[in-house]
Amino acid sequence: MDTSPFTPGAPRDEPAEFSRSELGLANRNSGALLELLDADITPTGTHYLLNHFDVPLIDAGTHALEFTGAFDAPFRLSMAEIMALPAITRPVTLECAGNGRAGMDPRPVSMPWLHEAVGTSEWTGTPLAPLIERARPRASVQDLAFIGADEGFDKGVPHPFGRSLTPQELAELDVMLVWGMNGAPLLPQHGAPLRLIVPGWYGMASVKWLTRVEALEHRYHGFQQVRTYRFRQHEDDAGVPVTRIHVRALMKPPGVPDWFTRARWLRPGRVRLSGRAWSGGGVPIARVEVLLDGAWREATLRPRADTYAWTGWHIDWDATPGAHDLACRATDAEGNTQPLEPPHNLGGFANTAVQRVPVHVADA
Ligand SMILES: Nc1nc2c(c(=O)[nH]1)N[C@H]1C(S)=C(S)[C@@H](COP(=O)(O)O)O[C@H]1N2
Ligand SMILES: [Mo]
Repeated sequence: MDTSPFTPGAPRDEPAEFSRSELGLANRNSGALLELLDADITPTGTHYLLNHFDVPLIDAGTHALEFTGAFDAPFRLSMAEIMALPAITRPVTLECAGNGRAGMDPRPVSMPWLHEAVGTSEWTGTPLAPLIERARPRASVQDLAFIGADEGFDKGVPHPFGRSLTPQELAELDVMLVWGMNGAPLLPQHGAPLRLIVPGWYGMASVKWLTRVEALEHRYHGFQQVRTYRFRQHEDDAGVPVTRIHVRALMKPPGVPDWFTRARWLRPGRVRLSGRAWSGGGVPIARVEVLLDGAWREATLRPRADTYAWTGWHIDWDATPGAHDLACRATDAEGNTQPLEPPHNLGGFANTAVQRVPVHVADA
C-alpha cells in the first residue's frame, strides 16, 4: 500500500432510512460533482438532472413548437425555423428548488438532494418574448402555459409536465427558448430538442421537451403549477408559489475523500478553499463568508460571467492538525442571506441552510 499522512478509520454511516423509491429517484436524478465547482461552466454530463417522468426521445427533424389558445395569430415553428431565429448564448445557473431537501427535519419524501442540484451551462437559443408578440396574445390573456412532451402521474393525478408564466412575469424575465448547451445540441435528458430557460428562477420553470405554448384567458391550473411547487406549512395551506432562486454558497470539498462517507482529509498548512455563490433574479452576490476556526471570515469574490451566472470565491486557510467544521454563507446585494438551521416546508423547497464541511487535518 502507498504511504499516506492520513489515518482515516472514519466509521460508516448508520444504515440509512431512505426508502427504495427515494433511492430510485436518486439514481435517476444525478447531482453535480462538487469537486468541479472551480469550473465556470459545469462540464456537460455533470450538470445535475431532475426528470419527473420518463425522458422522451424526440425527433428534431419532425418536432414543432405550437403557439395556440388565445392568440390572434397562432402558428407552429419547426426546429429548423426556430434555429434560424436570432441566436444568443448565455451562461445561466440552474438550481432545483428541492436542493437541500434531505437536510430538512423531518425529511420531505421526494428526490433526496443534499447540496448538489445546481450547475451552470452556456445555453444557446432565442429570446421567447418576440415570438409571443408575433402570436399576438389577446388583451384578456392571464397566463402562458408551457407544456412538455413528458407525462405521468403524481399523487394519483395524470398530467403532462407543464408550467406557466403571467404576461407580466414574461415581460420581466429574460426567458429563452433553447436548443444548445455548451456549444452542442441539447442532450435528451436536458430537454432535446427544445426547452425553456427561465433565468433566475428555480429549475421547475425551465420546461424541457417543449411542445406547446398556450395562451389562457384564465390562470393555469397544471399540477406542477398549483400542487407541487408551493411553499406550504401544512396540508390545508394554499401556500406561496416557488419562483426565484434563494441565495446560496457552496464549497468545493477540500483535500481527499473517504470514498464511502466522503469525509475529507487534508495535509496541514496553507490550503485554498474555493466555491461558488449565486442568488435569484439576477441579483449579484455581495459577500461570501467562510467559517474557519470558529470565526466567519470574508472570502474574495471573482466577478460573474453574466447576470444569471454564479460567482466564484476563494479564501486561504492555515489548516492545523485535528478535526474542523468548515462552512460557507453567501449574502446577496438585497441583503438576503442563508440560515444556519434548515427551514421546513412540506415540499422540501429552498433549504439554503449553510453547507457544513467537516474535515480532518493530518498531523504534521
Ligand atoms: N418537461 C419537463 N421539464 C422539466 C422537468 C421535467 O420533469 N419535465 N423538470 C424540471 C425541474 S424540477 C428542474 S430542476 C429542471 C432540471 O433541468 P436539468 O435536468 O436540465 O438540470 O428541469 C425542469 N423542467
Ligand atoms: Mo427541480
